[in-house]
Amino acid sequence: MRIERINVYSAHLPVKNGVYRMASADVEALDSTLVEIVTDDGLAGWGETCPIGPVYQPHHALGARAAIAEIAPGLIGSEIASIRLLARQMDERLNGHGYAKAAFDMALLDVLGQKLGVPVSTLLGGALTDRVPAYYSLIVGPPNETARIAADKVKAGYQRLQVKIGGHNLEEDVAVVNRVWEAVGYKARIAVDGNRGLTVAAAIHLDRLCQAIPFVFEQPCNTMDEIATLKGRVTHPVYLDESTEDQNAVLRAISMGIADGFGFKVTRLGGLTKMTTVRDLCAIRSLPHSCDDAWGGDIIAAACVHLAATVEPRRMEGAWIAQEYIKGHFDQKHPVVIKQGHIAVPQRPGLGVKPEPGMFGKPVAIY
Ligand code: 0XW
Ligand code: MG
Repeated sequence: MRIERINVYSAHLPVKNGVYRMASADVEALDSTLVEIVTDDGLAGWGETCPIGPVYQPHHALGARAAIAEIAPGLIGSEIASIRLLARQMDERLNGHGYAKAAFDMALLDVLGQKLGVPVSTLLGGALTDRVPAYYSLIVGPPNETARIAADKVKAGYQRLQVKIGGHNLEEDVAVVNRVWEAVGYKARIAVDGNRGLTVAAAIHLDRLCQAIPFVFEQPCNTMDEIATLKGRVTHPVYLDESTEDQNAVLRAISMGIADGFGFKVTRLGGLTKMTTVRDLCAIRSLPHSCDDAWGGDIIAAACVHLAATVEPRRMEGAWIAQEYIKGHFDQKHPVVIKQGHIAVPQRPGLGVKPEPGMFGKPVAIY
């Protein structure tokens, strides 16, 4: 089976009800890039990469498409048998840019799964469950309103909440964490996500002022070096998200002992195949982590869920998918949906989702 053609599409994904607000950026709409790999035996595999704006991490939609333009021509005619060989071919055409390569990795696994008649989770080592927990991300907002939404989401079945804090006003940050804790208590695990917005001093203050609340801190400060200085100075466990820029960053954080867990993004880490390495490193050190992406539609959602199904459930912090914040689905028949805070793992071959024919309009590029 060989790659005959690659179609690239751009999909406009507006945020439902206005704005998704984080310390690092406000976003109102996302520009998702989809790749469709068409094979000489008539199969089509889909991949997606969708940076949440150009500021959240050093990724952006036009960057993804420029990187795809470097890589794609070199893949035409290649045999789809070894994902590792194809990864090497991609590296020979472009250094880095894992978030663009991730879309190809997804599409190749999708096509291979269809060819072999197995779901992508099987190609990633095998599912341990047929249903994974999701978690809900509460955007930066007023404390009482955020606490009300938190209580509703727990009622709806979520067992984990991520509370975004602003990092500019310590009093507000402390208030929002307290209000959410009062509203949900032990009914949900809480992650407090600073999205790189806190100084080390602010992180230490927040830690002290919320001493008795059992939350984990997610990416409180900008760099891994700043976060490293929190070791021994804060009592809340610290998870890294944006700092896990590639596999080496994860290895470094684990070996330095500065991460108690991770918020992993599939595209940032370079794709599902690369994610299996960090998943297994975390298993060695009993580290919990999530399987997320920055944003995206059903293709990315399916990818996150297949991967999440292969993680030891007691260390699985949840799969975050953008469904709660976007309208509609790419695949009407087999959408990836959250029900009672959980997501069913697609059982059909490949990723198990297919965008409706023609829904993205004309390709922005064809190779
Ligand atoms: C909650 N997320 C997975 C969605 C947004 O991209 C931000 C992200 C995070 O944890 O930082
Ligand atoms: Mg985060």
